Amino acid sequence: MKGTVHYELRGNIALMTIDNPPVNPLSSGVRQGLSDGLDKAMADAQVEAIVLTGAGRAFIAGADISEFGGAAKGPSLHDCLQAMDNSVKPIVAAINGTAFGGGLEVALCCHYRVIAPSAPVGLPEVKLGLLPGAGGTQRLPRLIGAEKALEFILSGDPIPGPAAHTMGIADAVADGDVVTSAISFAQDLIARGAPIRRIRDEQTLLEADRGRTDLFENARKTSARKMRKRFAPEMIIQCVEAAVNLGDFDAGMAVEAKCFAQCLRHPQREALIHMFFAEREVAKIPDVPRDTATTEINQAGVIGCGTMGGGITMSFLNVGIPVTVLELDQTALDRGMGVIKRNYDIQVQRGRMTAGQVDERMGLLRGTTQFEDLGKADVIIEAIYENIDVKVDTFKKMEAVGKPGAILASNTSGLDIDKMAQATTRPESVIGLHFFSPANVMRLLEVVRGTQTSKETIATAMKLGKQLKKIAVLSGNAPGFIGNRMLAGYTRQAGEIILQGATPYQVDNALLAFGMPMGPFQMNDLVGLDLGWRARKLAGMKPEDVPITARVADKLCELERFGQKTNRGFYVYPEGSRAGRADPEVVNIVEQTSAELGITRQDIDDEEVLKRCLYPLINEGARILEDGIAIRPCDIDIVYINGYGFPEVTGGPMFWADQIGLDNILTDIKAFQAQYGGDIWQPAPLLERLVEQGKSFASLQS
Ligand code: 3H9
Repeated sequence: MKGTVHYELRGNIALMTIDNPPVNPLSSGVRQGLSDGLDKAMADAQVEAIVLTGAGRAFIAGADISEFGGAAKGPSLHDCLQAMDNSVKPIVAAINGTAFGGGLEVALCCHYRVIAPSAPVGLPEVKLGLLPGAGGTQRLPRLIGAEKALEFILSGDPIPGPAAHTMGIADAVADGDVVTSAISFAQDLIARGAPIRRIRDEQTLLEADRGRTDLFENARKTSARKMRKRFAPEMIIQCVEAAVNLGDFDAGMAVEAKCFAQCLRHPQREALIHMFFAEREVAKIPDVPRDTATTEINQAGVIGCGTMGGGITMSFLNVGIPVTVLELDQTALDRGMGVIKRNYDIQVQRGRMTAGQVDERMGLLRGTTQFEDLGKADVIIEAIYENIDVKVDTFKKMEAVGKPGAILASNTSGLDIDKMAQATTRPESVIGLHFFSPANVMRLLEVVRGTQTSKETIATAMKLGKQLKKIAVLSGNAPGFIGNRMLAGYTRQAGEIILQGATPYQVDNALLAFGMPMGPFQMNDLVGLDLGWRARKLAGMKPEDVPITARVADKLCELERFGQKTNRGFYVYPEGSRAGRADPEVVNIVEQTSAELGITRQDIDDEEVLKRCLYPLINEGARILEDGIAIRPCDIDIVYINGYGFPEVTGGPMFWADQIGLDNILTDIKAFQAQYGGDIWQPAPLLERLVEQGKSFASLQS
């Protein structure tokens, strides 16, 4: 059994300490220990009260997530909570650190709560596709009212100890050591002969909320907006509604149990728990041990202050790391730094930052036009345009000024890191740091190892990702790395499908309904159709040599329809709006292009649209795994969810593929190969092998 609970007597107080490193989840051994400890304390006449705390940095991190879906050993959490509720001796929680999910629910089952100022509390179950299933949906509305309870449970976000006290979740904030404070709190209860306070028996706030249907309507509206396509929020609302309307605790608990079971069985739960473990797994690199030496990053240098360079600079400033940003000339520098300042000012207008915080961040920023000024930086990142010759030249300059041991990084989205490394005499310090736009917002950081990148450089880059509050995934060095290599097939298919019969709007709507934040043509309009068109013109490409999938976009550009920037692209955007309208003129252009290419248009249903856009991601993902570019399938899932908006509730393309069944996917890929041909539908050897062996992508991970 995993985990234990230590039991000791402090005079007339039984102190029970949960011990299940590193964060004390409620594993079988902990539940057993809780149950045994409670029995012991009840049987001991000397014990007048119980104090419950956690060892190390957490009180309790919640139920043991790894136990979901399997057979549970030992007493259930509900048995333990019932024993606590029924205790005739007061139980005081000494919340020493993180109390999340089932951990906070244990604390709510204690009769009183004393909290350390640094201890965060939260009910993050919704993020795992679950709901607080150990009485949280019933006790919290009784303690703080339904409105606040709904907000707290539906956001899943933690709050610090003092805020928990203000909200009424904790009875006292510890002054000094939390266990000592909780013991004196218990002694005071004993001395006063204070009654045991069982939250389950409280009715006052429920009665005040009864009949307030607006609370639940508002919660439904907010969660439909903020948690699109999530199953758990509605279940949570129903539970809180039951708490308020039924009044009877046990009847409310029965609703909670039913809703919890529905969440537990839902595929979203499995997918979101996969994401939880995947986020932690990607930090583990088989040939780079956890204790590999790393360099401290106290100063950064960024080359280029355009969209990417500016965003990267802000990422560093946001976590307090000073940045020197370099531009070619003063005009470009002033423009770039001006954009950074404006972006921060917008945050102030929206109430997300104070003017003081902006001054603090801008105070960490220095602009220059001289390479020598990057000499103090621990990491120098180039964010100039995508041209390998210019990048190679820039790396020579970076090496000339970079201090010994400095990391020399490229923000390229797919060019050869080894070519840049070879331009220097220290290829071991060269690495790719591929940020995603907007770099100050997007969580993904693709870290790209070159052939000679040292383990120390890799470990430092992965640690830097965490420092920047990003999720870093390691990729091998091959064109497009993980994300953009996979994306190529997706966009090509979208381009082909519209020539064969669908409209751009049908394609976008099918992908939106799947859960993507925007469709491929909305994305084209956002990025700007003119980028590819201009590049083709500059390269002197003849119209007949333009790939057929780019022909419609090029025709739109000839009409100066560049996308959102000109209020017209695949969509028409009313002045000042980012919500585009479909345009019959575009449909005419698409149909005309099909005719010119001799393609007979026919109906394509949404299911085919989805499969043809999404299955190339999976097929290419399999190749990326086979080539060793991604370490594990879950690394690809993390890249796609955090960098490309793949819906989180699917668990990412590779996890989703396992759920559909690799055999089904291979059958469809072969059917598309027979119908449409092209190397895109050539099944990846790994996919064929896994199907032959009856295995899944997940089998590669264990
Ligand atoms: C729940 O409670 C349901 C109930 O309402 C109903 C029940 C009937 N279980 O994140 P870290 C592991 S649902 C198992 O790197 P940090 C984690 O995988 C639960 N394992 O540390 C990692 O392992 P490894 C609601 C867990 O300091 C190691 O611990 N609770 C659990 O950055 C360290 O984790 C939550 O959703 C767990 N519950 O952050 C809380 N938690 O080293 C989820 C962690 O092998 N947890 N591990 O990779 C967290 O948010 C963060 O882990 C926490 C610590 C803030 C606690």
